[in-house]
Amino acid sequence: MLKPRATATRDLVNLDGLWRFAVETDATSEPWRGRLPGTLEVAVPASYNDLFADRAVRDHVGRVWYQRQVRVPRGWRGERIVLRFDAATHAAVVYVGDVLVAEHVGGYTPFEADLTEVVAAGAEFRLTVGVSNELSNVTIPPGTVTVTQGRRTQTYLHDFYNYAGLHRSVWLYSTPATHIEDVTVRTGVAAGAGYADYRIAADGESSVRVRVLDHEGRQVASHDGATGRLVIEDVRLWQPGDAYLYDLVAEAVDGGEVIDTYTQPFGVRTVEVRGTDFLINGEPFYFTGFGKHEDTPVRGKGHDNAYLVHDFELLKWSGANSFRTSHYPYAEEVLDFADRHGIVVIDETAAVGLNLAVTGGLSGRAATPTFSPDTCNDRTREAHAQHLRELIGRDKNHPSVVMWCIANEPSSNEEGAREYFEPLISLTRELDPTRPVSVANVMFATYGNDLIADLLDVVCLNRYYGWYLSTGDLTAAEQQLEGELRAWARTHAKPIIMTEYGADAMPGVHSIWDQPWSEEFQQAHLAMYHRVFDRVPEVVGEQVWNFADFQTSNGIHRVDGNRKGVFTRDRRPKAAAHTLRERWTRTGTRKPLT
Ligand code: GCB
Repeated sequence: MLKPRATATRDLVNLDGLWRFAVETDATSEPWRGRLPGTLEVAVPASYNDLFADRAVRDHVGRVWYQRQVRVPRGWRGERIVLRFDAATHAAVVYVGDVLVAEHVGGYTPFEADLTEVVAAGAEFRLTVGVSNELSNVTIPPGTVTVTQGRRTQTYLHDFYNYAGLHRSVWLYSTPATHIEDVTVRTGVAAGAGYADYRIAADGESSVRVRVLDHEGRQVASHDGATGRLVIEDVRLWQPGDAYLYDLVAEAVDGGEVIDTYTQPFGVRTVEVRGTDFLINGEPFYFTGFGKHEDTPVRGKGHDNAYLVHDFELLKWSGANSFRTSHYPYAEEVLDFADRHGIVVIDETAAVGLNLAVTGGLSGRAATPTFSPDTCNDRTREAHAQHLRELIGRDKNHPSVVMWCIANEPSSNEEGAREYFEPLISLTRELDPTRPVSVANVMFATYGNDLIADLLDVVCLNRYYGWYLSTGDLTAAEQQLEGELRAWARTHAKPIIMTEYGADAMPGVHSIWDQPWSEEFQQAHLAMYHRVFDRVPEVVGEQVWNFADFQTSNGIHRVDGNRKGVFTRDRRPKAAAHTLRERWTRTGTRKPLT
């Protein structure tokens, strides 16, 4: 799905701001039929949970209602009028006046409603949106709602707070009736020149032509037709740390007249897994960086451009060249920024918590099977497939995205895992044959019992030796870690990325001993992992868990959230940030030589 843009033929109105707000229990049964009751107002974009000093809002399980008036610009007569939500977490129903115009399930991908037949240019309408935070065994991610004596509570298996609401921007935009619907660009290098294979989907009777402009706006290639190859002589590649973008300008033309035009930025680069190397533009690439979260004080998961800029500054400061969008697709602004600033992205789906063995193991109870008709079943897999279609449809043109991570820590050693994942891995490759596919592996799924690693291109491991296992014993942890990495290297002969490793640290807790929760232990723990990575040649990347502290549900292992951040939640460095900066500003994009 195209990102909405203002072009010579398209207008764009942003609907962010303060909207009226009500929790469903305070609203009428059909709240879209009139003004919402009460006086609450909510910020868009933001999670609603932490805005109010009211437990009934924060802990509400079910729907909340958002509402505002919208005026369609006068000049849009005869145009196609589209309403676009960048995200509504986790499910939405959308009413224009009394008319239901859209329903969407999935909290981190965009959706649209065509309002052309519903609203008129110059007219005002009431926009009402119901947003639900409910998760079930057939949503991605999964969760469980329990009703006890009329009280609804929700549990889920992911380690971050279930923030909900309109987390990203809302737009009203116009296109001509005959319009460009989609643009796909796949790039490569052949005979010394760059190329971009493109496909334009256009609606209605028109022909299509495209041209490529360089960063200075000079035309460097052009082609007629809905598909074709654009050859770019003297190409400047998109490189990690040295981004370079071209614009593909697509035009729908009728009788010589340009009816619609859309500009899609892209970068020319290649990605390939060869043997145990991860190659970008044919060069071995070594990932340094973090698993992140979209999580900040007060706004929760609401996108915020100030934090976006600051987080990327801190990535640069620490010498990181990459991050993973753990554990869901991030706002499109984040990927656009990564494209422009040369940061490499592992793009992850929201499939986190497909793992009932974890709860069984931690609680001492017999584990419920993860893959069964009552747990993750065919409907879950179809929701996961739909999520993949929406994610890849949205992010396929980003040069920063070099790999899909289609799930975080599923129970991939359990019966049924292969049957569940094999079709999803095939679907991912079908939707995008150009990027490697991975899953972030959980510690219980070892090189000996994991059932899906052979289907994937890269072994991505999340490991906590020295923290959850051999707590505080870095000598034992070092041996265990090295033993496991060497065993994966022996059994799979694929590149290995450590997509999570880290220890919690409370800023201000200090110790001269290996004492968990101290800042020194977090440093020593990371340094131990780095020693091991440098000894195992198949390791091609290290992404620390986590960039910053983040909010979670309550638990005895969490102190106002997860404290594995190398930065605090308000982005101040813990001592470990300096350890990473010291290493990564030396390492660059290549593995340090041992
Ligand atoms: C993991 C999860 C991540 C958690 C982390 C932790 O394995 O992938 O979501 O936050 O461990 O800190 O326990």
